[in-house]
Amino acid sequence: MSHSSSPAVHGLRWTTAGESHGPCLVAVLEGLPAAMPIDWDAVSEGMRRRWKGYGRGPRAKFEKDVLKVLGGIKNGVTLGSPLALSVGNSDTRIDTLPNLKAPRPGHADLAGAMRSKTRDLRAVLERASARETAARTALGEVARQLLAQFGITVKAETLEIGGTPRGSDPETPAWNETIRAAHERGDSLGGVFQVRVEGCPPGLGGLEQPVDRLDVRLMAALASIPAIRGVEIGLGFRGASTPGSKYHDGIVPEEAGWAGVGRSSNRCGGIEGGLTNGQAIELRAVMKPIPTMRHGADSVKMETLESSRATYERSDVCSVEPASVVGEIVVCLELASALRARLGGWTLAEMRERFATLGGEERLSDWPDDLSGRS
Ligand code: EPS
Repeated sequence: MSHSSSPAVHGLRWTTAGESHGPCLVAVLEGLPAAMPIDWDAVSEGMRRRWKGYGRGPRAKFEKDVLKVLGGIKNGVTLGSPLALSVGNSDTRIDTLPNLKAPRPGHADLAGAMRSKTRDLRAVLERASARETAARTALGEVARQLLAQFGITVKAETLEIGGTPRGSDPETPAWNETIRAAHERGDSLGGVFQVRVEGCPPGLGGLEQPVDRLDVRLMAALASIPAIRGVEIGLGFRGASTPGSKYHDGIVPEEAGWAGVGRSSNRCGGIEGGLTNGQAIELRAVMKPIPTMRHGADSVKMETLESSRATYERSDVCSVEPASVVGEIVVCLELASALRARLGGWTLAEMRERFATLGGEERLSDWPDDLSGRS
């Protein structure tokens, strides 16, 4: 996040490095509580889920995503120091793979070449590749385990592929057929997925600076997945044609609700004023079709400026399903960060103690009528 965020609302920090066909990807996550156990089999299983879905390219068949823990762990639990991981690449030919002759519209190829003023498209695409999301997935699965300690779950669902909406059958043979037909034509497809968070306590996020707002952070997180071109929260764009009287979610007394209140609907998608409100968080993202196509789109040869089809190299036909998995991952990282910031504490046990004091069992009516009453 930028320098204009509030230090108190961003509890975790993460970064990744590495190229699609370099030796490995590297991922670092700072700010985890100490003494948190990590189930590495579950992390690996989450990484395997990223390869799911019909329409992935040949790499899905041989990529092993070998995960190594390099730092931050002692006797199976976190130290509270930076967690450092590596994810091996099974294809490490970065120095010998051929350059692309004609840039692919929609990929970073041309814009990157214009930045470096070279014709070395491989120097651009190797890091622009969605391969980077493998590293974030490793970190996000750890963040998911932190959220699970507090009963918070994050689940994505693909809603639409290439204009075909989700059918009643979750196995979606219709989608497989749509993707198969696109593959035969040498085409590619995008789609829409949803991410839903349940069990989040109210008051996570921030509103003290614009970039502290959790809706801003979650939407930016989804937009950071390659090929995502639009994100909405709750009713999203449909809010434009819905009057306020039918949009806003009524506040009602509810014995079992947080602090004695509940909501009559959830059109705002679980976040108001940049803070979670205790309802489920609902986000949707649209993914454009992958820019690499067998017959290529209109382009020019870098060496001669002659018209040409864009270069084709091994790629996916459709990766909406894996993008939905990465959608879970980026939401897990942002939410775990917000939870960590809200609760503080050094160990996981200290976080739990703080969680128990958030006030769900209390009543709004018991609270002081002025902030000074809390001092
Ligand atoms: C990816 C690995 C890559 C691509 C994909 C993401 O593997 P390779 O290029 O070696 O076949 O399948 O990258 C892109 C979609 C892209 O546009 O670069 C992965 O691990 O997800």
